Amino acid sequence: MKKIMSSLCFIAAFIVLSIQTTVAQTVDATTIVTDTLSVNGDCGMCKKKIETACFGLKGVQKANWDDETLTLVVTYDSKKTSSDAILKRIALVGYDNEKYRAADKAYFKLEECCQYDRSRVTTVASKKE
Ligand SMILES: [Cu+2]
Repeated sequence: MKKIMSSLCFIAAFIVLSIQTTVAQTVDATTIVTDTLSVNGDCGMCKKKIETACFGLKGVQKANWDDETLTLVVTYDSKKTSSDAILKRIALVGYDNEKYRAADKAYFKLEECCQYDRSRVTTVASKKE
């Protein structure tokens, strides 16, 4: 009898624990966001600079910029950062994107090979410039 009771206890504890784990995972998952953003650029060096800019922000887990589609797929913790903050930072290092246009100064500071065609990505609203 004692043996049955203790194994029942064990099972109950196991169930409670696994429910808690499931709940914790669900809460975590909702703060992790993956966005696809338009970011202008040209070559492999641009790719490195754009992705490095992303990783400079807390909470960014994955960043991959494609030089053919000019899109950045970025995964981040929305509790720690936002797509807005990411795009702002990318503009600061010289890359126009869907939300922010880089300052001319930052653009002309790029290596010559990196001075991409600025007409390829249209910036919707450039409030900050
Ligand atoms: Cu480049």
